[in-house]
Amino acid sequence: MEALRQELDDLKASALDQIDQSADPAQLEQARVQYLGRKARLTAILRQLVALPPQERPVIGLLANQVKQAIEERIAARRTALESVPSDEVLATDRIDVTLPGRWPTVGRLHPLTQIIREICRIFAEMGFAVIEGPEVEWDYYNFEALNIPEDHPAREMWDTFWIDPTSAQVDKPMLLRTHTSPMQIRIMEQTKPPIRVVVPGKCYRYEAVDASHESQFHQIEGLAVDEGITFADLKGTLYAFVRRLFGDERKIRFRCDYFPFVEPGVDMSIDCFRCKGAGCRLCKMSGWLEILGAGMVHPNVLARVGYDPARYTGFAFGMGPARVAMLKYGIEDIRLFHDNDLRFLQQFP
Ligand code: FA5
Repeated sequence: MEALRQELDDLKASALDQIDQSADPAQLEQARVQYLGRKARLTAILRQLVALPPQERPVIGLLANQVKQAIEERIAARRTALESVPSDEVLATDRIDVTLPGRWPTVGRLHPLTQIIREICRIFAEMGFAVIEGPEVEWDYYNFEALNIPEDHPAREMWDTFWIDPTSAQVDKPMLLRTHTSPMQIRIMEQTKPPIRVVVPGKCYRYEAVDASHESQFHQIEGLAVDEGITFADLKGTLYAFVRRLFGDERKIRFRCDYFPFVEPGVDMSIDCFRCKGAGCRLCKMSGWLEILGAGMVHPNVLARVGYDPARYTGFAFGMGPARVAMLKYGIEDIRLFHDNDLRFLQQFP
């Protein structure tokens, strides 16, 4: 009996040792078969208990079952441990260095033109202007005719036009890609009654050579205010307030006569060059002034065209190129940079 007891102790010790040493599930299974399988020594001892003398049977039986249970528990624990450890193969291919600093995901940002358009519209919105948009494919009527630019008017040459092929578009009136946002003046006045205060951002198209300050597709922001008693002083005051919000309080402004068929009088507006403070530099082409928009008092013919009484209502309108404004604000020398999609350029506008 003493010998059997010793054998069971040795069996237990070597089984637990082998289980602990098994490096993968296959080795563990091998140990299980060896110590608990049909041909295992422990199985034989348990099977032959009946052959033992009656006084030894319960003692050896208890001991043999305790050994069996201890081996089973150790196998289960080892299996759980082995399953939670990735295999060498996984470790080799799926290596993660948790000490490396994390990689920041690239976060997109708004295009600088979108930013400046929103900034300009926000300034006017705070002054009580509504922001609306309109169609880029336009009738000749809105783009020219109703704006006091009849078919034979020389001012049409100011806006080289992309015409829509009437046959393929199946239209019986001349259609075009709008050359400016001014047609929205007519559309808005047709649909509403004064008082009107709106700004209209949007894309425009001109059939012209692309260079450092011209593109064939570009943005404009139109402004329109119509009511009783609106004067040129309102136009100046509004544009002064806008320029100072955008470019700073110390900016000087200059209005000069200009010609647009749909305003009378017409002006262009410049600001003093903030780079050279008016002394003359490359940015302002040595003039000390930077032109940013065209404007004027809405022509009586235009008011009459939409059914407003020009004796009762007056209004002002302006149109600016936001790319030009952004170029001035940030000292950008070539308008084409906006659409080159060079991240080094775009990332400068957070
Ligand atoms: C006009 O288009 C008038 N509709 C503006 C206006 C509105 C006058 C209301 C009076 C009353 P002009 O052609 O100057 O005007 O264009 C206005 C601005 O659009 C320019 O100052 C410029 O900033 C921008 N612009 C014109 N052509 C291009 C172009 N090819 N590429 C980029 N910007 C342009």
